[in-house]
Amino acid sequence: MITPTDYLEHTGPPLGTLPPRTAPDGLPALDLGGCWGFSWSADSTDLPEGFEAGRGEAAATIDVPSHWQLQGWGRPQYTNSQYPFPLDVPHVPFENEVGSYRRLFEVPQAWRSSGRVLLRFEGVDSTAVVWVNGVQLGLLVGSRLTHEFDVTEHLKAGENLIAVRVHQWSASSYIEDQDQWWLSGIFREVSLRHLPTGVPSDVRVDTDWADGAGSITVTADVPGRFEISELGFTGELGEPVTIQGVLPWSAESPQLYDVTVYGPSGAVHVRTGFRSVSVSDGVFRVNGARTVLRGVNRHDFHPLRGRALTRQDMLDDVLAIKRANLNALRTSHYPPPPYLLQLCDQYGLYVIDECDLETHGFIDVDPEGNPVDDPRWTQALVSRMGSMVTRDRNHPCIVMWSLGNEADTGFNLAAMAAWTKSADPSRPIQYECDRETAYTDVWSQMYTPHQELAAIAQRAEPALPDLAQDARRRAKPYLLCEYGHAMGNGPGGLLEYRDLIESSQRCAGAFVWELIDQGLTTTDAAGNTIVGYGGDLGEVLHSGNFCCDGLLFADRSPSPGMAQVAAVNAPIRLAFGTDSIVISSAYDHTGTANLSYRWTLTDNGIEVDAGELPVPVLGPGDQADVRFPEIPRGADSGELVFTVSVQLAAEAAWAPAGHEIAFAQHVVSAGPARVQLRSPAVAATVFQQDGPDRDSSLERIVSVGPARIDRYTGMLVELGGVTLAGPRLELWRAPTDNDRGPDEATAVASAWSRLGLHRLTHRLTHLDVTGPAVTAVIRTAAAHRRDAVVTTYRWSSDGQQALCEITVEPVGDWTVPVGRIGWVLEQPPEHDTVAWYGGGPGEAYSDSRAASRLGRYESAVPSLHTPYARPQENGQRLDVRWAQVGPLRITGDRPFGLTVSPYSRRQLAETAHNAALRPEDRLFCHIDLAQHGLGSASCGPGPLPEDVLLLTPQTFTLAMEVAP
Ligand code: IPT
Repeated sequence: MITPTDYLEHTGPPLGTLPPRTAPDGLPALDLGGCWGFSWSADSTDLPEGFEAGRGEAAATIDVPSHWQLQGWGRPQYTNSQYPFPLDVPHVPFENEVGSYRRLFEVPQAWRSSGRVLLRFEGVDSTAVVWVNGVQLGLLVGSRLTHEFDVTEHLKAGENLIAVRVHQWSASSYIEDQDQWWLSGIFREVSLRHLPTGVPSDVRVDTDWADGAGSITVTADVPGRFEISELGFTGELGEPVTIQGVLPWSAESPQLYDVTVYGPSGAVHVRTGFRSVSVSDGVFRVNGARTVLRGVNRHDFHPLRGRALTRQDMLDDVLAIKRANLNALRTSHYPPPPYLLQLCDQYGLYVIDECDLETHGFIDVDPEGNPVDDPRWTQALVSRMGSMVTRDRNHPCIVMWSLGNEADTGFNLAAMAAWTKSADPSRPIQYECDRETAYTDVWSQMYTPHQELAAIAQRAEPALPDLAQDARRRAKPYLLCEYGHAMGNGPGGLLEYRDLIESSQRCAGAFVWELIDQGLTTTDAAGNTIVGYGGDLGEVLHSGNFCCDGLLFADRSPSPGMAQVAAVNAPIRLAFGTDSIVISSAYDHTGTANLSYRWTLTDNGIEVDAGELPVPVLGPGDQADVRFPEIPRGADSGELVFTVSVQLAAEAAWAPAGHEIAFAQHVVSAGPARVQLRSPAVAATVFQQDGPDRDSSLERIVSVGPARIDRYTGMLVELGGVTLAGPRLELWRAPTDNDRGPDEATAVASAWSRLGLHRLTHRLTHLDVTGPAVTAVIRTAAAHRRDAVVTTYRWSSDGQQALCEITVEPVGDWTVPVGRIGWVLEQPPEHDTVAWYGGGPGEAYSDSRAASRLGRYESAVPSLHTPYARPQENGQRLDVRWAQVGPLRITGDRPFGLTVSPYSRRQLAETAHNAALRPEDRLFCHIDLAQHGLGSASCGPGPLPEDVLLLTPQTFTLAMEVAP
């Protein structure tokens, strides 16, 4: 008998549940989702009396599946690795929310008269005691695992009562310390399953594929045979067979076959795929071919529903991943709902299925008591692995088993691996904290800097002290189970990772961290509806916005990182030569018959010609050298750019025809210089006034054509009748999450604060009016610092345009990288549309520019802003030749970065949530020669050396005019 107090400390496997099985399709099921009676208490000493036996009224109702913290009881808490209760294994405090659930149900008469009836839970967080008709069935442990009870004997005709008492914390919480919101309740499906006598209910399908032949072994819990009607094949259960002429399954071509499995009294179905996974010669292979996992880590997440997902949510995720040219996902950090794996089989994604295990908090505090190295937990941990592997083994999409995440190392992990090898020798085992690869088949790490990866790719990493261990590890493939931390603006450096990974067969691939911002919809004190992160829900302990690190925003709209990932992972690569393009395929398994290649020629961004490029069908890894079409070059041509877009020729399951999978551009000729006076320079004039009505503010002004310059500040106040302020030198950007890093002491953003880059002051050192030019020299520096920048602005005009030749001279010590080298030009807020010729359509920075393509674009100012959960620098368009902001046309003599925003950098830096930003009384137009790279330092390496921005002397010429 389990008493209300002792089971919370249970460190063993679930109690009273059936051994896990591999459930086939086609058996009768009854969904118990919907409205359940619910009673909640804030602590575990306060349990509703007789609730399980149906006594008393349920205080309320709740939707199942859901988390009660998102339905009005208790509150969610976000911690990365910290435990939200004292480290006192295996105990938990009595401040421990309890949700008591119950509902009535009826069972079809036929179910009770033959066979067995199971009660199945797909996910209950964290632990639960279950009763049917007042009979206690047992204890669920393993929040993201499937559990079944045999309830056959406990059912009766008419109404039956199910009761489930769920606790927020339990001993299990110590091994479920994933970086996510702590959310409780019955959050995945609950159902009744009928297992008729004589019909298979536990079916295992093992397949393999080599050289056009598939092998298959089907075993079941009853005798019988199986049939694959599509192949015209029937076989006996338990007997391995080889079938010629089957198509292999891969993520690129997810060929599935329906297996009908006949028992003595009925049949069931399993969707299978023929494929092999292997590690040979230190290389990860699918169907014998070296395969690169282009992956993303995926949590179950929805901003309103938490981890209680709908099927549509899961489909949305799979489609988004496929459309971003990714081919893999890691189910960080627990097995997903079974439906997700069906989608991965069907649409084609390689999956690392990860066990529900993380003890990260121990790594941070001290390893003492870490359950992975404590015999009290062995059975529980091995049973967790058993539960996952047994449930999921029939899915061809799963190419590796993962023992868990961030739990350090210990003998229980080795035991989990040993059990897995015996149960399924067909798949490699991955686990990142097995640093010597003692019990894993691939060496995996997280956030490895490029330079280290370069050595690893060549199997030239520093040796382990133990030579035998070193030799073993060096012979294994290498996997980045996490990289490219997609927190806020970034990640930078993905292209260089890709090149390193592809440079060596040792590299099995890499998984971006992570798919979705885990931000919960809530309101702030001012009543704004915000994307909430740690601390927004009143947590005592939290990890701030570290949960908002996805390629998708919390509402599943794509962040700019998603477009970048798609461009970096494009399966077709185009390299331009002088008159031809080398087109190569990065597919590992399939040809390119489904692709078409469309080219366009643009003149200053305007399409002047287009056509189809004839490219032969390429096999995996093949190349073709294709000549350019003839390019007409008129004497009056501007910048000629040749673009090739590679698209799906016909609809795929995951995207419509015309979906672009790759593009590349080539500047054929640059065209004439863009910045020059069109007619002779006009003279500069200084306002001179006499008499009693003189306006002293006008006396401050010197005019150069349309430009009016303040003689005291050296900056523009007006151009062609438009009020302006600037250009003012800026060296700071609103720190990105990567600039802030995980450690304030070493973050580049802290260095900027120390230097005072966010509070620069300016002094006009002299202003000359000589003939047609006005020259202003401005010294820029921060309080209490000698280091300065001296900038010279030489203004001239042809009457219509104003030209400003700028030189920047750093004075003093500028060895610390700066955020940007550029100027802000403040404009009237009504300048609310921007047109430009340059990179677009989305945001890009020097090391996150793979998706940026030259073209002409137009956007309303608000749409240029990227809504990162915590505001930060964003929205830059790169390589801009000219921009028109409202009526003001700005052209550079070299391409510049353009950021137009209704918010000052200061407001961005000081505001906690995107929804709390307020447009200011002016528009901020930033024209940057460069910005510091983004890198991935919020969790990982900073920008690569070539993207580190040091302040050096610069020259730049800007032309400005109000469009006629
Ligand atoms: C790594 C975790 O595995 C992942 O869950 C997440 O927390 C990620 O970091 C950061 O967002 S662990 C870290 C110590 C590298």
